[in-house]
Amino acid sequence: MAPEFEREKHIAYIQSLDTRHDELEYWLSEHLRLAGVYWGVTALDIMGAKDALPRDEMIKYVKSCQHDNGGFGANPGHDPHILYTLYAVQILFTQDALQEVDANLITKYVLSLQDTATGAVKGDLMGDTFDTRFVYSAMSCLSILGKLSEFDVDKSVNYIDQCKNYDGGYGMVPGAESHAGQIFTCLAALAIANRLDLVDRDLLSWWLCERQLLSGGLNGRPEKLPDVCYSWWVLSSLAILGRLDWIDRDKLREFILEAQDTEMGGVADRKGDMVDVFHTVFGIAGLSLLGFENLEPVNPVYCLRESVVSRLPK
Ligand code: 3PZ
Ligand code: ZN
Repeated sequence: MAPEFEREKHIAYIQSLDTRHDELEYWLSEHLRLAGVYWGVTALDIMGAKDALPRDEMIKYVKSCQHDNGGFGANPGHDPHILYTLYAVQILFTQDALQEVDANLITKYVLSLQDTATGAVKGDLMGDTFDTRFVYSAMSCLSILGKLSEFDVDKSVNYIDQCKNYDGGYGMVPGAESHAGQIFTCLAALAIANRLDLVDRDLLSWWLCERQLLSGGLNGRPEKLPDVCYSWWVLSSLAILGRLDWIDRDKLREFILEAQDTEMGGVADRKGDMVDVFHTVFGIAGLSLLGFENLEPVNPVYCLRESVVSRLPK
């Protein structure tokens, strides 16, 4: 029998992450802090407990991570990056606080990362690595800000289409092997662009549902171990394709619940491992997509609560 969902313990675990300043773990995650805030507040929001973290302090902190060029870093003084810029926008949107930042400045930063010749997007102004994750980040960010019309959507859609593989999946760059995380970012970007017609739906749905192993857990690629975070990358992809019923929901629920720390709260990548806030949010978001545990509905494209996404500018 599956253990129970430890809602109150997960709330307490997320609250505790911000108060352990004397522990090594806290400093080791310094380069991820803003991401951690997004993972934590999103997990709480899906549990209907967003107010368990102090709103004003959070908004102030997010703003302190912004640079003059509009981009956000992982922590004050850390270099700006597209991933952290998306996390900042997601947190402020969840808190209904986007009016506290200059949307035009953020837009300018994001637009500067698109290669207007190919539609590829780089992660920051210094680097030259392109990744389909960054295309999604740019499009999610700009659509939340109501600025997607300033972005060359068609070019980036074409770029994503070039990352499509013979198995129906998508990789990091053209020619790279299919991977569930990358498939989520490409599908979600195509959903934002309203171009899901480009997807080989049946072939990709097969690849995705074959990620479920006998344990009930999902892996991210053939031959890999199952991992709770793929409950999100694979399930959200199936949800976008309208094929959530292609996997065994009860077995996946059991796999996620078994990865909980039933004493301290939080969810691990799999049973017996150490919990972290990343696997906690994606485990809880996966349970929400599956319709279990009385959780608030989560949007599979934005990984934010549906009631937040319903405020998106038209
Ligand atoms: C984890 N990152 O590169 S990371 C991440 N992984 O910043 C955060 N499943 O130490 C946490 N693996 C834990 N808290 C893990 C985010 C990775 C994903 C690693 C992981 C997850 C299996 C091995 C990449 C969005 C953003 C970033 C990623 C994916 C999606 C780590 C290792 C890597 C990273 C952070 C800590 C184990 C937490
Ligand atoms: Zn994982």
